[in-house]
Amino acid sequence: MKRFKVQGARFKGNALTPEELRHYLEERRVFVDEALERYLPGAGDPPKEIHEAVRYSIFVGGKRLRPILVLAATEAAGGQIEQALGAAAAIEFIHTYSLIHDDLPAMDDDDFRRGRPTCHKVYGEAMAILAGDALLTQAFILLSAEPVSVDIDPEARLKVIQEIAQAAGSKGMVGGQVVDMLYEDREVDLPTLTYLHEHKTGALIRGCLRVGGILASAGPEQMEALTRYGERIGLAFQVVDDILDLEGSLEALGKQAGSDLRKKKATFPALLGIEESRRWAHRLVSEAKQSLVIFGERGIALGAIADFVVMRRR
Ligand code: GRG
Repeated sequence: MKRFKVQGARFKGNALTPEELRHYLEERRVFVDEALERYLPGAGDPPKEIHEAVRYSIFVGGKRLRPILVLAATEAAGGQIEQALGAAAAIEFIHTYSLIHDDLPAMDDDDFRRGRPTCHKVYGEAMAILAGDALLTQAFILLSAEPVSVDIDPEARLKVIQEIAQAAGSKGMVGGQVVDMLYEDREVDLPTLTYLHEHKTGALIRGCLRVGGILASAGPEQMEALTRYGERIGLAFQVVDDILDLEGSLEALGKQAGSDLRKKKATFPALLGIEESRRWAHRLVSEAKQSLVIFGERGIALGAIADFVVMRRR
């Protein structure tokens, strides 16, 4: 069987075995973590209180799924992962800011995240708000800064900044969070719940794929395929998240399970039932994988990541 290389990972055949996928995700997580370390202010940089809080939330854990998706999309479209590393790190900064703010008493009021006490539990509410603000700002410092993005053509860089700002803002992730807040303790129908999650969780994941494509100078058909893949796995990710919240544990998830029920949040399993939700997540992932055909062998890692989205336990 023929072997080929996806920058650092060797795969056999036209799909990854579970062992190869584990190895690939771990290798990429380490690669991304090294970049996060380089692109963040040092823990001792003044004022050190904020940089400690930021670094705590970033390095306390996390799968790094979003940066890994950016890198995999770039490779699928024929680019080099080094071109996309700055944008990948910037998106992880934004994702982590959203988790810090989401955990605050004014929002979801959670005590655990990534297996450890939440940022506000350790550093206090004011510092947690500022740590989120600092991470969001650091993302755009990184995206716009030399020399990190030095060999990226200025037009592509601008498009990437636009894409990420749109995905994170009030018509993307923040908008989804607003609807989430508005519907607490209220009945939600399936179209509203789908809208909520396509924005709150899906927009940034879709953005990861599109940013990877832009940085690899993907053509319109490749961009369309990456977008479709991102939309499908973004929604599947949330459906699975809802199921895990029902079935998981604090040890497995790194956050308190059952919090959706306690907070009376509308979820896909509550609306559709757990089995139908599972079937839907699998359907979404299968549609996502169909859109990868255009990339041939280069799309194998994205295919494996789609499987990971439905198989994950945390
Ligand atoms: C506060 C502006 C603002 C937005 C918050 C994303 C979000 C919007 C809130 C998070 C709430 C939540 C737990 C949503 C479920 C899906 C999700 C984003 C889970 C966390 O992502 P993972 O599993 O986390 O990729 P790690 O820790 O692995 O990075």
